[in-house]
Amino acid sequence: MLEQFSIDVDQGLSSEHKYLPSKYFYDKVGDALFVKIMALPEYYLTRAEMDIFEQQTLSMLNAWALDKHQHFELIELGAGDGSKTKKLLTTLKRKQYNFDYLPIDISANALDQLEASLARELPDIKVHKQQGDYFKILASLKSSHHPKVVLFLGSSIGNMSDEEANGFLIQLGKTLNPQDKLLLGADLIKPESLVLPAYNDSQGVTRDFNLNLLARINRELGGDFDLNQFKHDPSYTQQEGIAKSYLTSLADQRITVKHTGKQYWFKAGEKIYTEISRKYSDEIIQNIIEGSGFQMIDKLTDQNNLFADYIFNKR
Ligand code: AVI
Repeated sequence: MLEQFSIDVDQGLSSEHKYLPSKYFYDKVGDALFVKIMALPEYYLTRAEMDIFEQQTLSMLNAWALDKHQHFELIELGAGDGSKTKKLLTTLKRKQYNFDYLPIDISANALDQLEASLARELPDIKVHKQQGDYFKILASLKSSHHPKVVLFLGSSIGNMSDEEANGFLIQLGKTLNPQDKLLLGADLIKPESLVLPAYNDSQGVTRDFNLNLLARINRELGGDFDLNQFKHDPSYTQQEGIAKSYLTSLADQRITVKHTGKQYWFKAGEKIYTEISRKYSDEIIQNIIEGSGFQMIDKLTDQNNLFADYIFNKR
């Protein structure tokens, strides 16, 4: 793990246009900052998708057209704290559906907490947590002949480029059987005045989240980044529908990272690209599902039309 982090950091900081992969945001500090982000007044995404899960779980069940008597598997990729999914689980239980809930996450800690909270709040639900790589776990589940419904919430797909998202959905499609379902959360394209503050909040939590990448390099790889010499620098254009986050160097400076055994030079104003947060339209969604075998069967949006949960059937 540390080796791969070191290799990725060296590759990103040695590149002509410097970058760092956003998956490294999520260590213990980053997880805690992300929990704070989700509660920020400016970060509308979580509340908007929660609104869909509070108001429209019956529409989800309609779209999935599941037979109440046939056992199915509800699989969640990157389950986190499961707060939205608990709304769905409550409806499924109330309507007496026959299912198991399989949350998949890379973080064993997040899964343990989710399992404990479900045991308290929804003790009748059968939970089989699965820790590890999404596709390895999905591949191991493919032989089960129970129908599957996969949830991928929070617009996490938006942290991939369209090309990566397409590759991800093609790979996901291969792990499912015909008639299995996918519910994909996607933040919708909207004006800059709404999107940019979500990535540049007034309390500076998103700034700390972004800078934690450098702090993590200092902690784990023996880097000597001075966090005061880098600025959180988000951008968004409505025309493209893409928010990007950068860390911009405030001075000419040289950084040493013990673990890579290298030094990296920065010019004042030079940027490290750290994250894409893609926003979607139906057309862009159609583009990224190309070749995956998924067919769109429904689209549920929140009351303010900020966010959509797209529902697909695997052909
Ligand atoms: C997890 N992901 C969908 C978040 C987003 O909105 O792109 C991560 C995040 N980055 C900054 N704020 C939130």
